[in-house]
Amino acid sequence: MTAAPVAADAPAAPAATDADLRRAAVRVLLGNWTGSSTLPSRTLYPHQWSWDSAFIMLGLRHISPYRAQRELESMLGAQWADGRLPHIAFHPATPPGAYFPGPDFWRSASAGSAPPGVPTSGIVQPPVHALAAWETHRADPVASRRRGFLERVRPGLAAWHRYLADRRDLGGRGLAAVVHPWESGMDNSPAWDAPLARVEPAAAGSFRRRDLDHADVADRPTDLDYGRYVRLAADYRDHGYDDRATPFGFAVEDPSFNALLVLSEHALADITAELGGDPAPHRERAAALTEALVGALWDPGAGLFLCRDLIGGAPIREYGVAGLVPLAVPGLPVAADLLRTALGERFRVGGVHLVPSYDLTGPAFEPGRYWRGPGWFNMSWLVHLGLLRHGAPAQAAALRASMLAAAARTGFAEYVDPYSGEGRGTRDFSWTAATVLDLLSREV
Ligand code: 2M8
Repeated sequence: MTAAPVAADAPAAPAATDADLRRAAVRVLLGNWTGSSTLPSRTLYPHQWSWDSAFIMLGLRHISPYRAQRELESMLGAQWADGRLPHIAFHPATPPGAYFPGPDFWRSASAGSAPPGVPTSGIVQPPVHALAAWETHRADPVASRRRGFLERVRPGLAAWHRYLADRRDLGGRGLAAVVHPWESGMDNSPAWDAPLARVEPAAAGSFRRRDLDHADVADRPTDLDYGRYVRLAADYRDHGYDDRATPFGFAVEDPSFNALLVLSEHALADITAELGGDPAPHRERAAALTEALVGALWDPGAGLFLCRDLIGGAPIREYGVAGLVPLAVPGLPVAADLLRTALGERFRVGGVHLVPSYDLTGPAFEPGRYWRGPGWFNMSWLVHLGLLRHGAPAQAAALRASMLAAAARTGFAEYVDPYSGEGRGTRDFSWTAATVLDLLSREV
């Protein structure tokens, strides 16, 4: 009897051992590889996404450091003349209607300073790239030096950080601001509800969502939220993506975005030193950013970093995983308090599946909806790093075990219900496979 054919996007069979899980994770990453970069998902996200690529590199480097290098080089191929790294580089082989908003919406070639021939979006995502570049180099320094990898990527990474410093310090406090919920990567976080409520949504019939062709409506943002996302993006585009000319309807300082910039600034210091340059300016910038982060966004009462709404001029009192990410910052002065919050009732790290994306006790908590409660593997990977960095190895081990088990059980789900451990969103999701591969490469 012949076996039934397996559909190309069928989820991986549950893995019984670490070796099985590793093989299954490799299969996901190889299956989503296009020849020059990795799609987050062949169905829901069929292009190259900026911060996905950085997390993907962290796993890819264990299978093929060369492919991890290519991943970043492809992303940098989409970099704009002003230094911004767009949040999506559109894959030429994907039909234009497969994802909304596609190239026709963003019009990067005519409305911005995108490189000719590479259609992109015009907004950005968190700067994890220099961190990923340095970790990729460390995976195989000989091969990296042979290809001149760091020499090749350093100018683009430095220009990216410069763009954030020069064009995105909208609050004037030494931090980078995001101007669209998609820029935070945590698109549907309850932290955006109040600032988004001011935004007039684009008319319902003026666009067609594609995400609902591939995902459960209960797991995704509402139509009203989508209307607001579209309005903000269209306004930015219609002002030529000019950060000085756009009257932003949304501007927020996000602790996760800025903590990742600190990690990447430290990585840029390491990269610069490896190339024989002076790392001091990057270390100083990392220290200044850390000080600004703590000074501007730390809330001692909450024991957590809070986002700040620059238009309303006040902290946003929603407790989300974005506020825990600074735990990964080396030498964080408030690490002991933040650790207490991570292990407390709001997040229960080590006691539930992964790290919840939003306060388990919060009014807006939903265990299965996109960024409003479920655990994500990239965020959990960062909190795992923070737990190790700030002296909580037992909790780090419990978190690692919950991530490995969840990935195996759910076929590399995009996100996971923190109570039931059930998978949500799409499957065979690239950064899920990548972060798991990285965890499998170490003991704790
Ligand atoms: C999700 O965001 C995109 C828009 O950028 C979407 O919902 O269509 C987010 O989870 C984001 O963080 C992620 O980078 C992207 C691709 O995985 O999907």
